[in-house]
Amino acid sequence: MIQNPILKGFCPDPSIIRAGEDYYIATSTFEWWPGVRLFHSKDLQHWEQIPSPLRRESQLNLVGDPASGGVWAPCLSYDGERFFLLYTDVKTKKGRYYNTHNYLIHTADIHGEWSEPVYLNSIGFDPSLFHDTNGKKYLINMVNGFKGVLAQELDENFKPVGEQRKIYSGTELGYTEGPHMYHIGKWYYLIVAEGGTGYEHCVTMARSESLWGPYETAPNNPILTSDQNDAHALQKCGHADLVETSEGEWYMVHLCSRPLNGEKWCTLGRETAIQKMIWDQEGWIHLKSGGRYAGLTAETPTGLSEVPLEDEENGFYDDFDSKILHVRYSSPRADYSLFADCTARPGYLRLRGQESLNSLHHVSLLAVRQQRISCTAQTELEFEPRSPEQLAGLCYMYDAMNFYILGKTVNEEGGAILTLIKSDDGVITDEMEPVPVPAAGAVGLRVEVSEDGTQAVFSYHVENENWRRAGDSLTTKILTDEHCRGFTGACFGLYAHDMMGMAATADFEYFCVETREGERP
Ligand code: 6LW
Repeated sequence: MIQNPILKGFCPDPSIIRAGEDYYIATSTFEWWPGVRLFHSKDLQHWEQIPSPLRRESQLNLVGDPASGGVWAPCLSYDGERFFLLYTDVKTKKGRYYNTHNYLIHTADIHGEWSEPVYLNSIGFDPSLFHDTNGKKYLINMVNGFKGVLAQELDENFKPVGEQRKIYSGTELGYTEGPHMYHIGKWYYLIVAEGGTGYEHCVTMARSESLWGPYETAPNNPILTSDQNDAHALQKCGHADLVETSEGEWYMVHLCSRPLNGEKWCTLGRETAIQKMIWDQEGWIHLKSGGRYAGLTAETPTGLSEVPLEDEENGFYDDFDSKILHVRYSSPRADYSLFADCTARPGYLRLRGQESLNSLHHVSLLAVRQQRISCTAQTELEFEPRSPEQLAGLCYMYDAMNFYILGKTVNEEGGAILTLIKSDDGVITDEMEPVPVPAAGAVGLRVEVSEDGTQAVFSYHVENENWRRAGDSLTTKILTDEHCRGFTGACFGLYAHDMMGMAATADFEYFCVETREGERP
């Protein structure tokens, strides 16, 4: 059986393709650089992250983008020769007007470099590319304000041409978004997400004999939704995409969430799960397991041998011995190579301090997403600050307004101290009395997330002393989608700021995130 979620922690809006014997999923990254996470699998069960497609500033500039703006809902597709990726860069998402710029990039080698972007339009978010069986390509476009789904042909340079027609208005479930089109047999099938990307989220299917409609909604609609009464089930299920295996079986990947302890709080943000599907005699698709609720497990595909890849779930350890930073790292808005370096001091990561974490511009934070409800992140820091405006340490954070930092700085008298701060919706408070530490030498920094995921305890150690607890147990509620009204998920990160603009550097000897056994699911 395949255990869900298949992509754990901050991996929403999955788009899946098969290219020969290989399967790929793209997920949203929002304000995090590089843009779009890509995963590769041979068996739909084991997934390995591969380099992101948006790694050049000419393709994506997120500086100044709001939290949970930036890259929304990528659409990955393959026409037998080239891979295509459509994505939105969301510049504003508060207030009445959303500014959502849609682009297309392509490549012949999904593991290599991608093209410069082709600008498509700014009509809505979640653009998707449909390759019809006659070789034509169409842009399938939701309209801002949830005003339905448009289709428009693309020319040979992938520019929209010709008539733009509204083909579907959605159902009474509302918030129609995330469209994906398939031409299977005589039918054009359209899948959309509806209900809004929260606890009412679901997957709607409709079909027509013509791309241009009229579309009839599936009689069993929605084809996937969530059971809000079962605290252990996957919640917020929606935003889906279909794939056919090389053996002719069908699977659907979809967004889901795992709230903590039956509460409606998700530190892991929205994640990706997979379900086996079957077609009925009337030509509608259903969950193979029956009903409309997502399974915590899915039947393994017939005929695909298991190919375990690098196992994401056994935690993460980086000794910074490699000169190239691990594919799992992300940084807020700007490329981490602008401030993070593993060559200056071999065996260490050196961060050059810039603006503070609440900035939407140039922040020196190298992060990995939280993938398990319960885990421990740990590092060792060497940093010799000269001013209270300089700080470096370990972060457990959600976005620019919501985070914890255990870090080293100096007090007004110039004495080195450790400080633990909380930012809750931008309000910063001290969470412990400053702890004097030696001006030079290494300090260990750690954060442990409780078994139920609701509490975090920071600790530190200096020289050969034992670990000591820093402050009280802290709530993780401030690092959830619900509290932050966000779309991402909690992350652990190594951080440095120098608000004097002197680019003070901090060295980290290692960074690890250990996960606990036996966590559900
Ligand atoms: C995404 C939309 C959605 O673009 O949430 O769940 C938005 N669905 O389709 C952000 O992830």
